[in-house]
Amino acid sequence: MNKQAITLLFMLPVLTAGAQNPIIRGIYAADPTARVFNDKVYVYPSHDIMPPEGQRQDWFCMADYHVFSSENLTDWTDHGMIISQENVPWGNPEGYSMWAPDCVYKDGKYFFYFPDAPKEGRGFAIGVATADSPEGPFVCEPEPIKGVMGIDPCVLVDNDGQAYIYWSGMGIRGAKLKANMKELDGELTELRFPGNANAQAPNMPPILVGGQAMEGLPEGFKEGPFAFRRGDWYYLTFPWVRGDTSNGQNPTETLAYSMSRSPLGPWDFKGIIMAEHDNTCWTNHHSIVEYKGQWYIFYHRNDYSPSDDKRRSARVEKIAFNDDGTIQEVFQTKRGVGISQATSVLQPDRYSAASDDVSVAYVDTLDRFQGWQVSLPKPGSWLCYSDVDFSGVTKGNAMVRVKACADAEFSLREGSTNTGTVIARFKVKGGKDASKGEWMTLTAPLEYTPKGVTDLLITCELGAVDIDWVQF
Ligand code: FUB
Repeated sequence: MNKQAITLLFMLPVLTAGAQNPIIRGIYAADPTARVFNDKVYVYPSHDIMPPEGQRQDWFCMADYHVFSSENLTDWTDHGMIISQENVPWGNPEGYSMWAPDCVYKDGKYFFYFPDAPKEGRGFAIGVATADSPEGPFVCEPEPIKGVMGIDPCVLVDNDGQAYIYWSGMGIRGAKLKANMKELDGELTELRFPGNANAQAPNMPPILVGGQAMEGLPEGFKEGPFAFRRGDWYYLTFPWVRGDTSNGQNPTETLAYSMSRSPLGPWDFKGIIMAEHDNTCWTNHHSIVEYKGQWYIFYHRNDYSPSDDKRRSARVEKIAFNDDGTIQEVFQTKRGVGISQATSVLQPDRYSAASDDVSVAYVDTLDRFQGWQVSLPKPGSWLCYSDVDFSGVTKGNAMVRVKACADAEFSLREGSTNTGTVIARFKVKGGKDASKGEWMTLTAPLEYTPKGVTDLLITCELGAVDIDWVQF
């Protein structure tokens, strides 16, 4: 076997990220494609890194892919690197262009589709790597898929076994795949470059393009297609810039969708799934998947990198459909989804509801992967963290990591509004016991232990307090 064609698993660190949104911490994980394999959710993101010297510093920079999995959508295991730019036989080993990927299962094999910069020529090609397990090892095909020039591949395997590939390049295109999943099924046509592109690369061979442009999509920039089937409806969903700088609208990406009765359209545009980010993060990129009877949307945002929107992190929310198949608009939350175990480290900054005065800040602005703290600034401030499972609690106390500059009192309660049965009460004393603005861990006895899954409420009764985490 060609050594170069073997995708090496350089390391297999298994670490869990017990967080809500963002779901993956420790590395940047953008463009999350979620798939259900073997009763688990696997996420195949692209992996943003800080550009090394010599690379454009304000642009995307990706040198490899990792895969993550979870059974509860709360704890994510990193299965390590599955493909690196040095191991793609046709790729530029210093291209740093491993943009949004996809992975699907067919006939006993896992097919991983990924964009990369080719060794020869310009732009992006899309390659395939195969494996016997969703975690790899993946073996790259020696050549990219002929006729696919672009980024953001998505593959839909229909109920009859026919697979379709969609990608972004000169709009959004789609095509049938052959049964081998590695070639387009259909004619390729020669692409003529407008302007002087051929003059810049006079020896470039003619470029062949396959598939067809997807019809019925709205005007405006579109990329990142994600196609799926639900019942008899096909959905083509995509990041879409509806804004127009000239009339003051937000010119960044929404997530939008179209529906059709046929996998390659024509499509009927239906509108927005998720509005633009409320910050300056230009991209969004998503996938939609059903897991244990609930549909979820995975997307990204620059949570750990607020002043650089090319380092992004994956998030997840629940998504719902109307009776006519249309999709209900989804709002971004820090809480995300999944039941949190009371015995794990809970991050109340990912609250599901809070009084208006509650605010969130990084614990350490020099190491943003440490996450956030939440501030309850005055008596009456409160927040609710939904869906905590208390069934595993055996200890008779609760722990919190807090800081306060003066006397403060706060309670952990059961419920979702600013009243609720007290579980534990905490006091930060003034004088020599005060944390004086330094983090400290406090313990308090449980006055009451909730049963099963319920909401956790934190209320401030005296002074002001910053909270990093809570654990029972
Ligand atoms: O991550 C690089 C590119 O940004 C993706 O391929 C696009 O979809 C956008 O998210």
